[in-house]
Amino acid sequence: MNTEKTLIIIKPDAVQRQLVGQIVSRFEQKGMKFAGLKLIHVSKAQAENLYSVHKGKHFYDSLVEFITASPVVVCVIDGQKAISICRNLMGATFGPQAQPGTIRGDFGASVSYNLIHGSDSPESANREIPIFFSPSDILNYEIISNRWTYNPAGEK
Ligand code: DAT
Ligand code: MG
Repeated sequence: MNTEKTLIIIKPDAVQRQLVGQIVSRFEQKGMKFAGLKLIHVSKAQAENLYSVHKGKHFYDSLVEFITASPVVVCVIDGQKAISICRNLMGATFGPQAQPGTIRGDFGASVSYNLIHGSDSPESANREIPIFFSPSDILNYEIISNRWTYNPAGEK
């Protein structure tokens, strides 16, 4: 099966609001496999690297300040179509616009404190994952129930 990896960050607001378990559950309920998961305090260098695509934008400095202000949970999720599935579970970027049923729609009311980061493409995932994970931190194993999460005959 063709799988892809994505970087998910449960941001400082979600950790402080003690939503980690509920957010992790959203991904588990969908059948997503966690290949890496750890609580860390993001360094300024890691934050600047993660958000280098936003350098120069008006919200860049506050973004770096926010993500380094308190611990986060960084995760690698591995699965078929994992990037788009995870982005759909997250919802639209800004809490006030995010649809109910999504993580941001259900838990977020703020534009800048939006609970979660997820890679937006395979290229972004390949760039972002090594900022937080060495190859040996990312585990390769089988979730047995995935036999019934995806059609093993393959899907287009
Ligand atoms: P996403 O996190 O949905 O991929 P993004 O990559 O466009 O969104 O932006 C990265 C983060 O920057 C986003 O999660 C919240 C913040 N951000 C984006 N646009 C903003 C704005 N206009 N004002 C304040 N924060 C913003
Ligand atoms: Mg983004």
